[in-house]
Amino acid sequence: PLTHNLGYPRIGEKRELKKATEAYWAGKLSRAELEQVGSELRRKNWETQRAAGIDLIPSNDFTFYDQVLDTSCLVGNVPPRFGWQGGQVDLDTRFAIARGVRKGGNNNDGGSAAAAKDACTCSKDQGDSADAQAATYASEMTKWFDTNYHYIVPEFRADTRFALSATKIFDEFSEALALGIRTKPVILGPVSYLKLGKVQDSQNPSFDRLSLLDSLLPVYAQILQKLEALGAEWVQLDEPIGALDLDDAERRALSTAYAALTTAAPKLKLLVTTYFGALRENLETYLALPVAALHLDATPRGDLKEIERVLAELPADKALSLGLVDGRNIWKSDLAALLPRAQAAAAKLGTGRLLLAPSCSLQHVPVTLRNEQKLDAEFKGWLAYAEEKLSEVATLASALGGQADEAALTANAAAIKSRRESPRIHRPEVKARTAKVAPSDFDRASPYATRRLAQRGANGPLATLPDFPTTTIGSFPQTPEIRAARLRHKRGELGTAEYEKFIEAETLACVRFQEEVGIDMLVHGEYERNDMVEYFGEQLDGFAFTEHGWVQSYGSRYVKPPIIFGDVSRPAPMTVRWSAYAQSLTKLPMKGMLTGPVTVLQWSFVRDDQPRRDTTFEIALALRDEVRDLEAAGIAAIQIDEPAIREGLPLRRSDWAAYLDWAVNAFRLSAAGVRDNTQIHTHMCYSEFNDIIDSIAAMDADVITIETSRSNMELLGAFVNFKYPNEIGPGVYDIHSPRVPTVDEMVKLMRKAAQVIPPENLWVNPDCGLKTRGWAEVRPALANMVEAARIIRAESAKK
Ligand code: THG
Ligand code: ZN
Repeated sequence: PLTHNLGYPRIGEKRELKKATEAYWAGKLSRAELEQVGSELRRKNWETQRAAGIDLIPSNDFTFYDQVLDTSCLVGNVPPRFGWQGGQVDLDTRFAIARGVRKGGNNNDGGSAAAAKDACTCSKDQGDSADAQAATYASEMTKWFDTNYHYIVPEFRADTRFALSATKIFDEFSEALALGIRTKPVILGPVSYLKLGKVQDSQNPSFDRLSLLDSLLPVYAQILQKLEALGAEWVQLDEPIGALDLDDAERRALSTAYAALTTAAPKLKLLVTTYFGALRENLETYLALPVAALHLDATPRGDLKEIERVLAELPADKALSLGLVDGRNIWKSDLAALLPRAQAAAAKLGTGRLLLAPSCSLQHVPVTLRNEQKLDAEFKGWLAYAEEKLSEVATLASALGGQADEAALTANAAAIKSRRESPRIHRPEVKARTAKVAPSDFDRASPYATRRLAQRGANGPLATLPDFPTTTIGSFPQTPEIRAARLRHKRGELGTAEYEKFIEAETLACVRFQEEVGIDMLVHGEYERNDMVEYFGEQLDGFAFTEHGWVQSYGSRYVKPPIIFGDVSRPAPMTVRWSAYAQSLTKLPMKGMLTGPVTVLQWSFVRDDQPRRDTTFEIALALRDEVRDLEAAGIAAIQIDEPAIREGLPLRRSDWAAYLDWAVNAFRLSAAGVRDNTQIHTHMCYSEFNDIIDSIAAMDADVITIETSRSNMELLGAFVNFKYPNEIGPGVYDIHSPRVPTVDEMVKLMRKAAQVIPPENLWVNPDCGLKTRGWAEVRPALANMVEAARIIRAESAKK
């Protein structure tokens, strides 16, 4: 069979792309120098894939920012506010769409220190763009399916017209051909392109963007014809929306589109891909597309039964590409398990009609294991990054072709066996504990009304809290000095005692500031933490960290997710030292700060040898112990952040309930071990909770803080029909903007909130953590917030 690849990571094995792009934004690299870095990365990637034994190597998978944005530029869909006049969309226009344009048109802000400062953990702002000062605001970004990658959302209007407006896809094909590689160009398919965008048209808000297909198809036809003329044999069209709930019109659009495109370029072999899940009710549509080949996700994310059906029903004129090697995680494939499945497919179709590939683009995994020097040999033996995954595909193909690489297969089997049996992974005491979880472990001792009295009643530890108590979400500005100290400590240049003294001093200053400004419930500032997941992972058993395991999150921002490889447990308290220290400095209540089990799971690479639910429950039990230790140390309020609980929603609606059930239970398991008089908080950064509001209420936190300020509290619409039972802090100002909010605007927002939420249940807080902001904004903003709370308190007392 032929081997192919859907896409290779473009970031470079040492994050070359980030460094070059940010240097270009900072004015330190010329356009030509940036282009040169891009060209080098592409050459290296193509040659790596050729060396790995891949027959059809992708091109146009490279991008300086995002492949969906590139598609918009390819078809000339630039939102009107960017003033593009037609012709070629140049690189700076691309960056402007992604990042917005500052007043004066100068976006030179991209050094890495500035990048870290601007980035928000919840990735709600594009860091360098979502700025009140922006003259032209950036296009929105959103998560690419259920991955941790974010794409730039295409904007459509009733008057959107398309025209071929970029040569990138052609240039890169020719560039590879000159290196002796006839690549398979990759484009986002026209129907997915329309479906994944949104209508942004105030005059026609309910415009049907699918109606743009007729004007879009001629441009796609032109692209295919041009590629054909340049010598392309295969073209990959990604239509991953097959994994989503589609309606009949969307399915018809797929049929229409591919009938037209096949007619337009009859000699090209079109390969339509879908991935991240099974096709289910979309299966017949995809099977009937008049194209040369269909690619399916053949990992357990797909549906192995569905693959069998495809093997039986695939029309004789079509080839099948099986995505057997998981393109989304870092685990080595079990080739002995995959080979029989590939053989069964070959027996049914013949090797001439079979292609083998990773399940999806490898942009979701790190580049190469080669540079990982610090992982022990056994552990490293369990892993495969992009480069290694391609070798797995090649090994499967050669075995199928009768030329099995016995050494590779034997080594693979040994690694799989070592992982399956390793005592580092399988810890009987952890399994025994999860098996013993009882239904009552998910429930607080008493219902909310009783807890409220125990917490805020006359004898409660929080009795002194006023109405409309003020608090913050947890983190305070991470200054360059703090980052530098942490880095020096990590490198061994700053001793632990000195480092801790430094962090203590920062914490003390933060506590004094909050007291002086008049906050009612304090936080310690989280100066000891880096990434909110990494900080906990480093202290839990069952987690590993890599040196080079970077994946692109959006644009030039990358994450290095921890690897959850084994049964999770907590060898020692993680945060008690800092929370107890901070509490010792003040008589005011100090809130403990933890990252919730679902968020830890979502932002890590997860083991594939047990259900995600089981792993989440192990994390929840470790957190439960931490919560109880905080309580025992005298911490009366503990916040367990779950910013990622919504991100975990399955792609299909019908799968939501099952997920929400265990996700909510994992949170409850982490929180429910405390006494009635300990107050549990949670925080969520996103705003669309209308459709999961029941589940959020079911988490049964005593207090929830959420984002609402940017929508002017309109989100609270959800609370008109749904009476949220517990306390709630609807964020009164947007921390993603450097603008200092006025007292008046926050008072107005609180009045609005008080119309739909009982005033006695309201808290006053910003909408997210403050770590990405500077003190110059935080000081006056919180002073104004406290003043706003006083005013609203006085108003409410008069009533
Ligand atoms: N932690 C982890 N995963 C996450 C987030 C997180 N996934 C989702 C969301 N948050 C993604 N948001 C961001 C926000 C900022 C950055 C990356 C993803 C970022 N990264 C630095 C960069 O690329 O310069 C990396 C700096 C570093 O760690 O050295 O700015 O919060 N695990
Ligand atoms: Zn947040």
